[in-house]
Amino acid sequence: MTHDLTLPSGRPAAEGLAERAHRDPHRPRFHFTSPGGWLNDPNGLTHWNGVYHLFYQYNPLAPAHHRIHWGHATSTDLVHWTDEPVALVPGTDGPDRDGCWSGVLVDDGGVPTLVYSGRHGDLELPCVARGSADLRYWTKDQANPVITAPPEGLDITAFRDHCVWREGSGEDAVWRQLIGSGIRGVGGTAFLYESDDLRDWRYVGPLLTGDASQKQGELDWTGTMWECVDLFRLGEDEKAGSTDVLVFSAWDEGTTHHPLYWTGHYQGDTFTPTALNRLDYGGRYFYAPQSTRDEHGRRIMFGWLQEGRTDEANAQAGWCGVMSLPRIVTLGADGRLDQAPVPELGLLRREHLRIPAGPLETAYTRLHTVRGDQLDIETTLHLAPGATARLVVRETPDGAERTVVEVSRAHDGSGGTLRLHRESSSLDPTVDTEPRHGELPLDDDGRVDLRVLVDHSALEIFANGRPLTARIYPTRPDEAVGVGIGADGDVTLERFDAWQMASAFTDGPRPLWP
Ligand code: DQQ
Repeated sequence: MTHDLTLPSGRPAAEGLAERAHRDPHRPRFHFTSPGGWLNDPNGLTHWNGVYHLFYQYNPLAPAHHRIHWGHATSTDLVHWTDEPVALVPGTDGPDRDGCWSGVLVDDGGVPTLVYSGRHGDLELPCVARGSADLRYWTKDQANPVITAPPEGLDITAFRDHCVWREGSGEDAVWRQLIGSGIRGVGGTAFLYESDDLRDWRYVGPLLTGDASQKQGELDWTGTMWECVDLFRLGEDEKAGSTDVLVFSAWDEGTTHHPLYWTGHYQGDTFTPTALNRLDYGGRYFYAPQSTRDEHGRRIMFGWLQEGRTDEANAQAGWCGVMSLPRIVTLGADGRLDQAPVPELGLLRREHLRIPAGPLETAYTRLHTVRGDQLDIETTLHLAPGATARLVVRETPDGAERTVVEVSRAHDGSGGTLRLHRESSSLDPTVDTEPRHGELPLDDDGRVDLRVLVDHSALEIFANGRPLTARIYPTRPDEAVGVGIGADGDVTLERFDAWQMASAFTDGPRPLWP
């Protein structure tokens, strides 16, 4: 993370941030971004009286992670967002003098209430703020921080971020919260606390602890600290039983690694895990997610798409950080999470382009009818054992820059792989072009339902419910609009539909301080 507040020209980065952000060809147009400056984690997600509230980690002064505020936006359809007044500003002194870090929103008997991490020096401690009825204005508690120190007697790596819920009924109801942490030499953890009033908290103990010594460097390494822990129950309306999910982002010594989730059973003061899985194959490009159950009973999740270009490029662009498209999380038949963008995104679909079904016989064909840098592509493919299908997006006419989404089936037919090749996504040697991959579940027919959403530098891929999120920065963004498909081996195209996507924001720079 950067603290660079000055452009190479010597011009202060705060000058014209929103204008520069608006002009940047890499800026997504149907993903939520901050008006300018810095954006990271989604916070305080709620669906309150029919309105979705998205708060987020925000620095309106520079595209740098420094003295973080809480930005705020609202929506009635999860697609079009209205910027609201900045919700939390770091204090001139006091427990959040150096930043209002991540947290959540809960309904305290009708009073919207934020629980967040106030940062003072290098220390983060839990703070509380009460909101006005419209959730626009927030008053911090005089008694902050409401927990004055991490649990005693433990050598911890960090202590921040909150998941808060009401548990039990009637007189037995209590507030419970998890705070992300890690025990040095042991592993990441989530500390469980309990309270009657959201202010006076009793420490219960670690809910679950990882093993930092195992698989270090692997894609499912659980890290030395768990950021942004999020506990929720899926299938709670089903008689067949429910599954509890504990999402966290693996962190180690300042490096943000990747989001993971445990499935298992939360009961009493412990979480008994069944399995550990990767939440998104993009790693740090879908980081610090938070979810909420909306008024329709859907589990809606957002994550932070970090940048893959340099701090200097971010400073010049005037903005950085993208919020993922809202996704619905459900439990798959295999006990893992299925993820899909909310259907409301269909509101932005414009020109519909379709290509005929049939065997995919070429190694590669550029499509002449489908092109663009704001696209929603849905295709269903059938892969024979050993076959590979590829979808190319953001390709320049000479093919020098191109991004390849690849799905393949093992020779024995047993399973598959989803791969994103970014090696040729950009000719700029300073941007991250590392490939990404993950396991693709396949049935006996080798059917792949593939959805690819292209929004300038933001790319979200869903293959049989498994997401892979990333960023791409072609050097000739206006020309990198080509789309193509191809296959090796026996692949049948059942359907291919693509839509041009409209922008979700009205044209023009947005105020940094709405
Ligand atoms: N970002 C926040 C922290 C959290 C981290 C600070 C995750 O609260 O741990 O902006 O990206």
